[in-house]
Amino acid sequence: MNIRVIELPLDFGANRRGSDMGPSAMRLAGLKQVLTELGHTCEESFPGISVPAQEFLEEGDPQVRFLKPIAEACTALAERVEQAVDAGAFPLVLGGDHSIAIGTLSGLGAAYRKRNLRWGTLWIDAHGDFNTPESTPSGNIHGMSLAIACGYGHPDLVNLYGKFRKLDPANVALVGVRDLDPLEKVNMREAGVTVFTMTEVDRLGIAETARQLVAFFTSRVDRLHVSVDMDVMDPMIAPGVGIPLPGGFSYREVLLLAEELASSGILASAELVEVNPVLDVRNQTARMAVEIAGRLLGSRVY
Ligand code: EXY
Ligand code: MN
Ligand code: MN
Ligand code: MN
Repeated sequence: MNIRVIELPLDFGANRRGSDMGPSAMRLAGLKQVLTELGHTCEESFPGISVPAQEFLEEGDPQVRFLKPIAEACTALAERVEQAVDAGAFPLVLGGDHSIAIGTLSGLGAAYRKRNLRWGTLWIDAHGDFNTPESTPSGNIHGMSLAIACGYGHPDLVNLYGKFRKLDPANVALVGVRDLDPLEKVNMREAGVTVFTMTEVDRLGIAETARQLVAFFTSRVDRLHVSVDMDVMDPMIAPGVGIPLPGGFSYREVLLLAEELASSGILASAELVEVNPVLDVRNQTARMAVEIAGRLLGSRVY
């Protein structure tokens, strides 16, 4: 398969700086080698998206911090994602904090809308990322990105790259969730997204959780996007994230889930976000992200 790697080194949608170094940390962890060893061609989307440093930016509305530069960068990302789908490539987006998903999901929404294809997203994350400017406790856009793609939030972001709802919340499932804000929960229930918290994962076990997730998507959509926020992992395995939270996925759980998603036959794009090497001198988190990418793209032990 032709994989088009698209990097967006943006970290001012988050509470902590440093995930702008995520793409280079994942390249350093051997992403290209893993993908080419699987027999894929792997090309870089060129030219890269240039992102100003937060120090030179106006924060703007504290309820939607750095709205303008995030909207600009995500528009550039959306274009590249749509171009990758149009070229028949597999878009693999590297972040950057999770606000970049506004660009990824907008580009996919545009690409699939013109093809009349039904598509869904699996949001693998400790968080819901379903806040709005009214409900957010922080004003950080990385906590709003999934809500925005489903049509809830600041109009400049909801209407980014086209005045239409990019993603149907009925075709959205989250897994690994263990930290939701009170009003965010209300938003998610009203939108009708499907949630597998870590409690459900513990009750069902990861194999049954993965089976139910694959069945959920194969019964609804033609194309699946997987958005992996590395803070879904237990911080013992992946400490280099903006908001490390105990009780996350083990190394084996996430790799089994990735392998099951690969075998669904509908996986058409993926993104890996919130890798923050500042907090991770051994680059463990980036190496974990690269292993996940490998399993999503077909690597198997035997
Ligand atoms: N729910 C909190 C907020 O909205 O500020 C924390 C969000 C963390 C978002 C990270 C990307 O997953
Ligand atoms: Mn997230
Ligand atoms: Mn998260
Ligand atoms: Mn974060």
